[in-house]
Amino acid sequence: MKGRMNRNLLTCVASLMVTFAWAQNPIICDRYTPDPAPYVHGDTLYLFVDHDEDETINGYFTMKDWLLYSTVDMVNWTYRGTPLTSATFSAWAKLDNDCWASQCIERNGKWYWYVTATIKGEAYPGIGVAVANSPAGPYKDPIRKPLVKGWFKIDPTVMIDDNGQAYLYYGNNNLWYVKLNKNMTSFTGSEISVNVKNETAFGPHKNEKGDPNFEEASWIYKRNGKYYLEYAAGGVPEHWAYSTADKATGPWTYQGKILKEAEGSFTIHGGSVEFRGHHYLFYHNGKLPGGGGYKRSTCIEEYTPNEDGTIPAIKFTTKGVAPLQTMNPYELQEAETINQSQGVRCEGDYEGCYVTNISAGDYIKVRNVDFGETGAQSFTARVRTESTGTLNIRVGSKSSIVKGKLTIESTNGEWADVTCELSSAITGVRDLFFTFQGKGSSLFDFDSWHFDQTDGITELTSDEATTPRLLNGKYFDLSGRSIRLSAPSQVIRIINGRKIIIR
Ligand code: FUB
Repeated sequence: MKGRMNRNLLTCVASLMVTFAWAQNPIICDRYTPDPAPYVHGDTLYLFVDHDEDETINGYFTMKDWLLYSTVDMVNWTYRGTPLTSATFSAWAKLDNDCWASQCIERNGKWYWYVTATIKGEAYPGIGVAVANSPAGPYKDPIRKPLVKGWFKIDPTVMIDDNGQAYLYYGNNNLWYVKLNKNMTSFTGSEISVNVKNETAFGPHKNEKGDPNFEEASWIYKRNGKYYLEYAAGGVPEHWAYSTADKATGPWTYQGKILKEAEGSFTIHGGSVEFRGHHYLFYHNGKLPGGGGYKRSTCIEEYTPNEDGTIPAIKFTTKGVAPLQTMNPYELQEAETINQSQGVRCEGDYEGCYVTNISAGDYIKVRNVDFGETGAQSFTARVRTESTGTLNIRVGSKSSIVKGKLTIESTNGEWADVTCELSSAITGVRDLFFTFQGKGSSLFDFDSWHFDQTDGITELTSDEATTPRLLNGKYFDLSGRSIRLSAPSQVIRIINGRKIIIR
């Protein structure tokens, strides 16, 4: 059954569609995704984020897990599961809430995800670390205790310097760091407290009492030999500012504001990365329909650093960033690789993710798909259902004419490939829309799709068509693959993707 919370989000999306339909920021539509921590690895940008629940408890942060997305083009984002929950840190963390800001980094093939969580039986937080062999997990808590703990010890940020020394900074209204050992799960020496009240280092005090400009959400990195520390500043509502240093340990010099206060959110937690020669600043706001200070969502702006390495003031946009490349529709694409969506929800884990909760009226948009000059003639989707539904293929807009209609019948709950022909070829670089029709609140699950430049139909003689074998009520083709006879005297649909017409 479609979740009530998800439906609320859907209703909000629908009511704001006129203003929201063209927007790129926020970038994820089916969940609230605060405290973005981007990480570039090869040709992929991973986005580690927190997760504000759709329903808050006591009108405060309600955060039970951490999510992962990835992209290769900056506009279509693939849900990679929910690799960490408070249960990952069950040895020491309070369960089912307080999964606060985090950052993940790779070292020698292992992924180290540093998180903020509240210590069981205490009111104060600790910073833990989970380790995995791949960014999507599975993750384990190898030390079964927080690395550091105490009041205001939140919002870890991590970097590995060129000489191999790793640093972990953290803190709210205070700032500390430790020098991590090579194993990334312990540190040498004691934690060092940085004086955030030093106005040369972190900017003018936010009030006459002398409270520091530095608030929280530190984000450390190195560019062209200089160390950058970005952070939320100015108290709440927060803006985004930065300081620089010649060493990872400071002393820091305040450089100024980068972003104004986030729209619709009193926090702004973010982080900068360079990806394929472009500089991006990630941050969150409360602008996703239904959003607000406790329901925040990731946004991105591109910027060009000044020649002297300083960061210019960056403006908020709703249009977000431009695509870095086109998508190839003739290769298998994951259904959970999405530019925009309405109503649907991505689920799954490191073993495989998919789109679910699909109802009539929902849609998925995939941006910048290059169909080429010859164009696509047929479409195949991997789906599963015990019900029925229709997937319509459109280009340009979600209300444009239907170019292909995929009729999905029960697959007995098993994944199955279903193919349809297009009414005319789709050519050129287009935005692709999947819209859905059918009765009920969960029509089918959607795993992957691809287009073909042929009609995708194999014609067989009726002799050949008699080759399917019947076993335990199911038909199998000669190579043992399960097939379904939908209208035995005319059409055989082969579950692995080919539609066969009997002559
Ligand atoms: O998301 C919970 C807290 O809000 C984070 O730890 C802070 O940085 C702020 O964004």
